[in-house]
Amino acid sequence: MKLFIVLVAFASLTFAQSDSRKPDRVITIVAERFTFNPSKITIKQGQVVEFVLVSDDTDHGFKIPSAGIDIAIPPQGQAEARVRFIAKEKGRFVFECSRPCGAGHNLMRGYIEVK
Ligand SMILES: [Cu+2]
Repeated sequence: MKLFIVLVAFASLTFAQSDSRKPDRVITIVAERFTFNPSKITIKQGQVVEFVLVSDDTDHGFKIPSAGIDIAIPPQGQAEARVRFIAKEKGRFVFECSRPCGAGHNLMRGYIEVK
């Protein structure tokens, strides 16, 4: 549990340093076997988006491969993870769970549409 808190703190530091602006949007995503809710997110190009990631069950991960983001989402009730995403380009950015969480793990994904 301590390890997770350290990881979360590290992730938020890393991304906070790269852009200290207030986020334009704060979007909460709930992870549970085997979905993200919401799983389809539309944002505008240039927006600073802060994702608040919480689990409704076990360990999950939030990975946006094309943006170099991959952070742990601690189990339900322990902590939330926060990460920033700045959409510099239009397009579709897939995100996926990056911690093996069971039989449907590989189906656990969604996307961010940047318009
Ligand atoms: Cu998973």
